[in-house]
Amino acid sequence: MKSYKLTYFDFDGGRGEPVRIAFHAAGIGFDDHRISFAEFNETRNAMRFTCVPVLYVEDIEVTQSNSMLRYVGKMAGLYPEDDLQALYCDETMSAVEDLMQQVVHTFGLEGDELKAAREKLVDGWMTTFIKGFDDLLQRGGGEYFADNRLTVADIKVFVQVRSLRAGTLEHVPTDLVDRLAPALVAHEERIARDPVVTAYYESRA
Ligand SMILES: N[C@@H](CCC(=O)N[C@@H](CS)C(=O)NCC(=O)O)C(=O)O
Repeated sequence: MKSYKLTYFDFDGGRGEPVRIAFHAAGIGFDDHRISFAEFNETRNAMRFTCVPVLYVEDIEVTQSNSMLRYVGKMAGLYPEDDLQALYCDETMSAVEDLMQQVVHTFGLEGDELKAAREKLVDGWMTTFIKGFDDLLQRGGGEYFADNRLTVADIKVFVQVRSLRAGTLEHVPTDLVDRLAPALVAHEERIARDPVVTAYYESRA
């Protein structure tokens, strides 16, 4: 068995959390290396792309959260074997990344500038992506994004929708997803109840 260490921020969201859930689902122990923002700033220049998450497989540094999620997801049985379903799964995960990139553009802004940027984001990219995720969910049959079962795509979207509905982004209404895509809310609640996900959070309690 290889040794794994996942370096990411110390919160239950973002790009690192789906990988942690997938590791737990796979029954693979890993060093859950949680760092503060201050530690990140001190150490980021030593990271290949100066970003987290970073996964160390033995002592090999690997970046890119979706690649990690596919790798661990395969070991957990949470990645489709069928090529078309794998394509649907990948499309969904890539779309989450694209949305996150749009959100990142508003980080570091303050006051009126932040408010204006977030309002523009809500009416623009966020609306586009939330409706797009709804569309992808319907294509998957309405309950899951691919393979008619839980995959890493569901876990990735679940983490983001939960975070949006929890109000982690200032000036983004907590009922935005509820208003635009009730099916995505039902999906978030379904995935939160999934034994794979509940087992992970019970292990953290
Ligand atoms: N494509 C990369 C993006 C990684 C990334 O942007 N990570 C964020 C944290 S979620 C980061 O390190 N941001 C620091 C910064 O951009 O200054 C991935 O999917 O892992």
